[in-house]
Amino acid sequence: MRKSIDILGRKNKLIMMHRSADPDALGSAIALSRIFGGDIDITGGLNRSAKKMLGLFEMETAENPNFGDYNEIIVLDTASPAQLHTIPPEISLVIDHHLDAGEWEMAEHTLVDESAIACARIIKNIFETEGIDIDRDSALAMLFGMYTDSKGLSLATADFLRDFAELMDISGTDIGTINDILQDNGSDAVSTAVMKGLQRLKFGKYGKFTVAWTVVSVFESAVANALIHAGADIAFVGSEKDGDVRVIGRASERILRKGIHLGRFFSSLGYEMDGEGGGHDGAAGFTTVGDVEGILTICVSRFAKEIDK
Ligand SMILES: [Mn+2]
Repeated sequence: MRKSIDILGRKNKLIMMHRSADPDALGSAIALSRIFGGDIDITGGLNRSAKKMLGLFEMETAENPNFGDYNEIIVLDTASPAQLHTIPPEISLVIDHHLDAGEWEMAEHTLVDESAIACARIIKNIFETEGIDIDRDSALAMLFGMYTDSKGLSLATADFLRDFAELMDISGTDIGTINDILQDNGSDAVSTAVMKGLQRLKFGKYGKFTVAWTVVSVFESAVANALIHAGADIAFVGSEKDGDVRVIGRASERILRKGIHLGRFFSSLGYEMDGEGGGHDGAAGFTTVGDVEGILTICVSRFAKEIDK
């Protein structure tokens, strides 16, 4: 029999969650998809908090997927098949923290830990066991899940809190921010980040294109999107934590038509600057170590050259 990790490592996965998915289901799905790949099936809908959450992460989602198109179907945070929008004929792996009612006979594998309190914590433990580094966004996604399912940490055990604290360290987020996002004043934390980003904004004209860059401590993607909406063709938003620098890039439709590919841009920059980068043509990111202002300056000047070509 295959091990769970063999299934997770396979290509072409569909990730399913219970109907009206909550932050624990979605946070688990986001982290799993970011690290192992896989489309997140949102056909069963998302609850209010999960909808808000999804807006912070740019994830590939699927609606009404054809099960036959996928090699593996993974079900998260779901106590029984009846909670899925449609029951697939075969399931490779179920990861859950509810009482196992023994209804997963169509599943090759079930990884159920009732003591975990949140599904996201089981996901975190898988990464840990496998020695896989957790990135900031995956850590943030799992924090939302762990916070929600522990009822704002009131159900948390000491071990749970240790896991939670570790993810806080990685994501650079505090509990107030997590709570703000999940509550109805959720957009407050994001709009504060956007306003701070605007306050520190720098920009320049390169040929016909406007390049804008700034520094924030959280929600770089939301800030970069706001800059593109405001009319920038390229937005670089940097953040720095303990010497680790992350830059998120976004490109306008207009500049994409010029054949610009931010994922490639960041990946070659990563190669040259001893960092790691990549992503899509219009949305990509880059991590390295150093001084965030200096690294943004390098991004901008390198990009100006790229436009000149
Ligand atoms: Mn859950």
